[in-house]
Amino acid sequence: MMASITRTAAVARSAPSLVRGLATWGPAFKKGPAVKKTTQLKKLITTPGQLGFLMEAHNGLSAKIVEEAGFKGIWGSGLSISAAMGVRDSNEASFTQVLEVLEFMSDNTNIPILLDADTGYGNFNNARILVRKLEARGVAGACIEDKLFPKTNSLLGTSEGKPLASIEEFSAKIRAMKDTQKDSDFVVVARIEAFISGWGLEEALKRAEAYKAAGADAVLIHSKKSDPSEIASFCNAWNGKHPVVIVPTKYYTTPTQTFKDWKCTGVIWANHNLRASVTAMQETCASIFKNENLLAVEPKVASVKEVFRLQDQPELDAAEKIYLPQKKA
Ligand code: SPV
Ligand code: MG
Repeated sequence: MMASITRTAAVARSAPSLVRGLATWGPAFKKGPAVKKTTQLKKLITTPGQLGFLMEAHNGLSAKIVEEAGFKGIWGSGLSISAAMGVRDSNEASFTQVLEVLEFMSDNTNIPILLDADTGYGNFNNARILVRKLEARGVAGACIEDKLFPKTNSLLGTSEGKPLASIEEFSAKIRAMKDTQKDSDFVVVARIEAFISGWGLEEALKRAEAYKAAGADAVLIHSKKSDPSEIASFCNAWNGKHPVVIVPTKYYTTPTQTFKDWKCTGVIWANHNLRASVTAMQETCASIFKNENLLAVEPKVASVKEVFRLQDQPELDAAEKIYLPQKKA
């Protein structure tokens, strides 16, 4: 034991840059980003006059790819996380199963994650427990929606006429979350499903007002229409009164400049990594199945070396030189 400690120290002295590299690796050794992830997220999506972007990820690998692309924040999409698990976006995945995925995503990145926390997985009590668990895992914020548990996906088109959570109950859930957070910059986004359920502008505005008063850091206004009329009507009436986040999956032809003109503060690109990977996997499987060889796909897929790089394999190779007994020459 003694010998190996002495040896480690000796190698460490002879390889200071390696040791510096190790100091920045992985969760256990990380000092953390210079600016807290919570503060980064808050600034990114709640600053008036500024539009921040969140890109969807659904596991540790896609989260890292989002960060490497240059995005400053991640959307932990419920649709994508559940789809990647092979289950429906109807709270079929348990709260702890989702948390486990989030932990991989958070450990693997230095940018903040806003979790799509559906309805908060229950009542105010479940939602406040969630905040505690997310803070412990370095997740910077949670977005909760005013549907009833178990939720259904907003783009399914099956929510028309369905009851929403009462304004009173949902506002109290927001308050419970804000009261629970230890980090004052942890972000709670309140998502309004009034348009999705066919309730209209008046109800959407009433809810936005209530959720702002309850302490939500931003409201998220959602629409399943392929034109932006509902979102435009909300934003024009709201006029930047409090930060607004949008999800233009359906009205994707609307120019991003228009979102700025509407005084939105955040945009979520909600599911495009999941959808891109579905297409890529379907095409790859079809080709290999048909040809019974790899010739057509090999030039189109990431190299194994690239997969190793994304897993940070070089760091482990370097660490082994320090921490594993080395064969004598
Ligand atoms: C998600 O990405 O899971 C969302 C956005 O909640 S939507 O699918 O449009 O409801
Ligand atoms: Mg969702």
